[in-house]
Amino acid sequence: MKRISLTQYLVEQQREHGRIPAQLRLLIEVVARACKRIAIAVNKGALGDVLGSAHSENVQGEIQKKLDVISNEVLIEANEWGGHLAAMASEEMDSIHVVPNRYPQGEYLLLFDPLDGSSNIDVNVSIGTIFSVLRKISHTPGVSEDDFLQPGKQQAAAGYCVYGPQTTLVLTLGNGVALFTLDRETGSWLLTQTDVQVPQDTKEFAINMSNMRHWDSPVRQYIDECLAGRDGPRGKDFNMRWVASMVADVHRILTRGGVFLYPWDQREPDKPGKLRLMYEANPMAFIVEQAGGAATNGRERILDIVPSKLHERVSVLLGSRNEVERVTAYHAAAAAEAGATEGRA
Ligand code: AHM
Ligand code: MG
Repeated sequence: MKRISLTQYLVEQQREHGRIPAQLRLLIEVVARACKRIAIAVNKGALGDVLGSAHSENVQGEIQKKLDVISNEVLIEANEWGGHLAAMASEEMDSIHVVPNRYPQGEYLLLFDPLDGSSNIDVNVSIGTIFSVLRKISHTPGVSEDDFLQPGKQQAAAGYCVYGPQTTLVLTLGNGVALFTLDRETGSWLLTQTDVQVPQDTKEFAINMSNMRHWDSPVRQYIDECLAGRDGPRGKDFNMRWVASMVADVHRILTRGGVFLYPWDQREPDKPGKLRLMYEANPMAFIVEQAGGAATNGRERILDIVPSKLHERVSVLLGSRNEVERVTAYHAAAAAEAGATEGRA
């Protein structure tokens, strides 16, 4: 069977459907090429001396792994000279990386989590790269962090790559979701699925259950009801999965449905959540919505949140639409109840 390549897919999107300008096409191709290089490094593992700690910390105070640092460098190097970007931002860099003066500046902004699921690197479990593309909308010269602070609904494209048993690239340009698989023999990304759809209903949830005692009541209620199974209010048994790589958990949900929750919890009450809005939650929310699913922070649609800083954190509930709506409604009911109690006091 003749399959079309990522390049051909993008050219068709540009030429026939007028969906993407040439600069955005180049950007996606460059990111995909960088992901291929990261996949090669991941694949070498101990043979490439890429496992273990880099003995450094990122801006979030997390210990960086060697592959976090390598993947970040690969993405920066691949993207800075092509003329398609104005600047980049990453989980692994404190502030934005402006394209150096010696290169032409493009109109796009690229954000990424270069290696998602860092705790799984050394144990040979699926990990990935997540990316989000925005357009620089201000016409002022130069680029600043403020240019990045746009709500996720303004993303021009988003995607992720999973380095697992297969290496897959999932992409949205805002008109549905396409899936590409890396053919290692030819080095090409080949289109293996179009119009990816997340089933509306599910019997599978993904959450780190070890944090249960720290959750807020709406999340507790939702999971309690799932755990009660057939005899509980949901009237059906649920299954649970937690890979602890968001890319792998989201990929499973795109493939067979499910709901993913990384909610706010009481361990660090001042932080809205663990995951980062701009390069984890936003691109995943865009992809999931484009596949017919939903994504909220418990109160509002993730893609509507206006960020106030680059490394902002957020609660994440995403996946099969009916489940996300249910758990979001539990949050609304709890907030209404709290409001009523306050009013009575
Ligand atoms: P990372 O970007 O540093 O790898 O952290 C994000 C990861 C997500 O991929 C995953 O859903 C979550 O952290 C797992 O967290 P925990 O180990 O608390 O279950
Ligand atoms: Mg991550």
